[in-house]
Amino acid sequence: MVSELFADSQWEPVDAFDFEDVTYHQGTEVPAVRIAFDRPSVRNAFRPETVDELYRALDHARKQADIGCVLLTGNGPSSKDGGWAFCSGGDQSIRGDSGYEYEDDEEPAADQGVGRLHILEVQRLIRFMPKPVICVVPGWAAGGGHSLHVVCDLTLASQEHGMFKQTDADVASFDGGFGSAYLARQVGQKKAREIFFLGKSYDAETAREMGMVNEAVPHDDLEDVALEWADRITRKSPMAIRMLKYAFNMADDGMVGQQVFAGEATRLGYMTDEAAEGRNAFNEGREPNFRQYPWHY
Ligand code: S0N
Repeated sequence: MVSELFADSQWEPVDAFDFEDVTYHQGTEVPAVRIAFDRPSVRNAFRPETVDELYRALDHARKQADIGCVLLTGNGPSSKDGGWAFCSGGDQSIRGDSGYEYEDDEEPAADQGVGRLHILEVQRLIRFMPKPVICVVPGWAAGGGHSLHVVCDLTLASQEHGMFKQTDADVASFDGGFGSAYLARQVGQKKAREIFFLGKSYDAETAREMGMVNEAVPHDDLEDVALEWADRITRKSPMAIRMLKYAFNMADDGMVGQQVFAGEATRLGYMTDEAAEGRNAFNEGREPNFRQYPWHY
């Protein structure tokens, strides 16, 4: 069993990968993927190997032209105590003096003497991939897991078990990027500081009222609703959704946000007759005839 909430008939495994710490499935009817942390006994805490696998799955999903939405979730419950989690952040048991250490000795980075801190690369991939990522929270979203939910485009949470807590300052860790600054955009400065400075726990309904969760739904319906959302999204114009995601990002992402949005605008520009004229004229060694195109207003 992948997870108690997993709907077998809706998903098939993506065969290209043989992951240990995450599961990766593609929708049988909906053009979406489901990527899930699969370490329920430690509340789906991630180690460097988990982060590598997560990155590879997300990057694969990013490149699939027939996939329009990503569901990011956590498998469960824990067989130890029945607890549910989306993700509890970095696995503290393998945290070394300069980052998180690989347990697999054959991993090239294992003998470099410094730990890894690359969950931020995953955050950037979620932020910049041209399709919505929905964080599906069946239990705890804590520490680096909380930051991952913050950076996702939408968050859907279990009414009964969805819990949110920023533990970074308890373990002398701090996400000074999206996990805090973008959180403040969602819930406001005072609330964001409360979340980090007090480290209180918030249930799904409270998190929704605060503005960092889109909806809280009954636990047993969680993945069905997530799939319904993916179905709705993937019936819309891919171009419009992509441009909207980058437009929402742009104000907070500075020149990188502008660059990402402008790259997509350039792609659209390339599809015009005007752009074809520029390319053809160069290749044919003639002056382009741009006078045939209107100056739209
Ligand atoms: C999530 C919490 C609130 C759940 O509490 P609950 O339900 O009472 O469960 P517990 O009994 O506490 O936990 C059940 C079992 O799971 C283990 N466990 C839970 N979380 C972790 C964890 N993060 N690491 C290791 N083990 C964990 C418990 O030990 C327990 O095990 P047993 O049954 O054997 O006793 C609560 O569990 C909690 O507060 N967890 C810790 C949350 C936390 O502080 N997370 C770290 C915060 N910092 C980060 O995430 C930074 C990450 C990071 O920098 C990074 C990491 C790896 C790679 C790259 C990076 C990077 O940033 O680039």
